[in-house]
Amino acid sequence: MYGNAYIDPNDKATAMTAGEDPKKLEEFEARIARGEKIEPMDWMPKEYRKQLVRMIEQHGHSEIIGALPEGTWITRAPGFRRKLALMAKVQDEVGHAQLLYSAAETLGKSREAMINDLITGKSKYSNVFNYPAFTWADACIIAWLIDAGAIINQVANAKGSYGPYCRALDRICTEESFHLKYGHDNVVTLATGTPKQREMVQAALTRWWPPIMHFFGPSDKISNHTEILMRWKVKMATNDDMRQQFLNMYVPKIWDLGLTLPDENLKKNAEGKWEYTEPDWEEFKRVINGGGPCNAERLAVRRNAEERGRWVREALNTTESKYIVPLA
Ligand code: BYC
Repeated sequence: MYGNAYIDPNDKATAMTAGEDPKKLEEFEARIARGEKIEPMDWMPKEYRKQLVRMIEQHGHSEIIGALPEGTWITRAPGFRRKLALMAKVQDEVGHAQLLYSAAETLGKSREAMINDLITGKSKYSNVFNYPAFTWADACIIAWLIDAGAIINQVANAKGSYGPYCRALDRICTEESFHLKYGHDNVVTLATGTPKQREMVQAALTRWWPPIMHFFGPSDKISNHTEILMRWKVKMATNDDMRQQFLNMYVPKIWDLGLTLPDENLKKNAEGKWEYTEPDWEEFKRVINGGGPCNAERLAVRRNAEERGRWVREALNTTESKYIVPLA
């Protein structure tokens, strides 16, 4: 069925598997159709490996870069209880990156190579973390709505085909569900607080809405990888489906708080689908390709961390370390 003679040149996904052993490919796809998990030592098409490395690595980068906008609020979080909670959340996000890098390493790319691709700007990471968190309310909107979006994506993809990624996502989702509650509690506090607090949270929501709409990826009409990733059950829903799920779950909650969204076309139609103004995909492209308001700053922080940690890695990697002081 998958021999070159049968490849329809219009079927992008089939063309990507040209050159693979047709029998092995057929067995592989049959395993996926049966809902089996693919494990690191199993046979897999080159394109499956490549796509997984790309997606898991970008996800890992998003977690460590994602710790930065909220991280800047640890020292200024209102009150000791919120400081503690935010510290724990930021620490969790960095831990998620550890889990994800470990999952990507099972596919043959080293952690050093991944970090190098991040700090040289070769790899992408989530668009949302290239925007500043101007006020405490921005940190609250991130914790509620970005974590909400992440959970929708991760709960779906945890049922996917690659074992190590799914197991990492399961663990991540457990922690994310606490983040979501923490974020919601913070937003409710501001939205039901003083006029100044309401104004702050409304302004933050208005700022974050366009990046949140971008977060689920480009519309299905222009997404590059969805077709092959859905065929192989790496992605379990399309970008537009995830965006719809998010709108369905969170727009009513936002409106219940008396907050407004900066899109006058946003409404649920008679078929139960959300209609909205098409996000600005040119802005999205600019931001994910290095041109957002904070890209340079975010990468500079990671480069600095990499430099400052170099001596630790060197010390751990050497047996005749100049860092080891012999005991007298
Ligand atoms: N941002 O063909 P498409 C968190 C790129 S962190 C940047 O639809 P795909 C948190 C895409 O890579 C959780 N780039 O791609 C942490 C591709 O470019 P390349 C973040 C994006 O892969 C700390 C091009 O656009 N979640 O929650 O089929 C604090 C075409 O797109 C984005 C994940 O990473 C984007 N938003 O689908 C708080 C989930 N969207 O590679 C919270 C894992 C697309 O061809 N990732 N691009 O150069 C995924 O599920 C999928 O990769 C996506 C995109 C749904 C995001």
